[in-house]
Amino acid sequence: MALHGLVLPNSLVVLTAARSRPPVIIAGRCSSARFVFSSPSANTKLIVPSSSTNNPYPATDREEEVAGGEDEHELKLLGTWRGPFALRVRLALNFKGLSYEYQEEDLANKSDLLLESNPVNKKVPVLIHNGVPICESLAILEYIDEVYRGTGPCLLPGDPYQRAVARFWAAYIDQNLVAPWWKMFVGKTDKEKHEGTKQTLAAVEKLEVALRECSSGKPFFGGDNVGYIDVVLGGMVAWMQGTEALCGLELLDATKTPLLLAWMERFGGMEPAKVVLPDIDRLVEFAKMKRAQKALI
Ligand SMILES: N[C@@H](CCC(=O)N[C@@H](CS)C(=O)NCC(=O)O)C(=O)O
Repeated sequence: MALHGLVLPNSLVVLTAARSRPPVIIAGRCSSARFVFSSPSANTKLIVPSSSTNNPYPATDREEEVAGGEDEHELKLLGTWRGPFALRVRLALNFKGLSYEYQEEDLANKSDLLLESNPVNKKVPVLIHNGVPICESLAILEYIDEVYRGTGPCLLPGDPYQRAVARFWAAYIDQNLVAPWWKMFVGKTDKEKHEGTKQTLAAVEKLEVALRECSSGKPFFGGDNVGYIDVVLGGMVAWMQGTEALCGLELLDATKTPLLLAWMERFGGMEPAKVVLPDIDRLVEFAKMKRAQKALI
């Protein structure tokens, strides 16, 4: 997004985001409505107002955009009711107690808003915050967590090492659980399906260990509260529960993955999850139909 502004030595400067209607004042990561550039022309410096103290990361000279402040709170999510990526965003918004408008997308006939908001991948989810789109589910989760730091539980831990661990497992879930699960479900050949199955089962065993280590005996990956890994994996809960009906095998069992099994029950039973997690029978029926049509799910 282009920034419009004028920097004159010793003057106050307010920047606005050109494409936003109405124009929004840009204030780094902070929520204040205005900020000041002190401008020795060669080395312009952003002075962050004091209201940015909730920001977990230091402000840099490269100002970043947050459209509006905490009081300007317009969130719209484009997603599908069953997609694990959109579901994780809905879970995060619900666990943080944020209200948002939800727009269900038809992936066979994507809305103009989706195509304009995510012109690169044309995929859901897209979160639109005061008119500004954010794409890719993991990036969206981090965005929500940073912008609404003071609202609801923090998803990512404060400690940089623990944050890196959480990001590691989130990436692991995408690469080693979600993708192979898909291969197991829609693989073109038996060999491909078999490979997908093997990889998926290996991933849940690793995630069992991850849960034991990350939770340290507490109920969630995030400890006492639902955190980043919980919502990332949470998007797969209904699919995991539907695995037997869809792929002919139980994914989790009381002998090999007792912690994950208990986690899934606990997580799925919480109110913020219950209101968005799809009904398993509906999901299974829909997924079978789409697989038969070889259509996008
Ligand atoms: N890496 C993306 C994946 C998103 C994704 O694959 N979304 C699917 C729905 S579950 C989609 O929009 N598919 C439409 C398409 O491929 O055209 C994320 O994490 O947001």
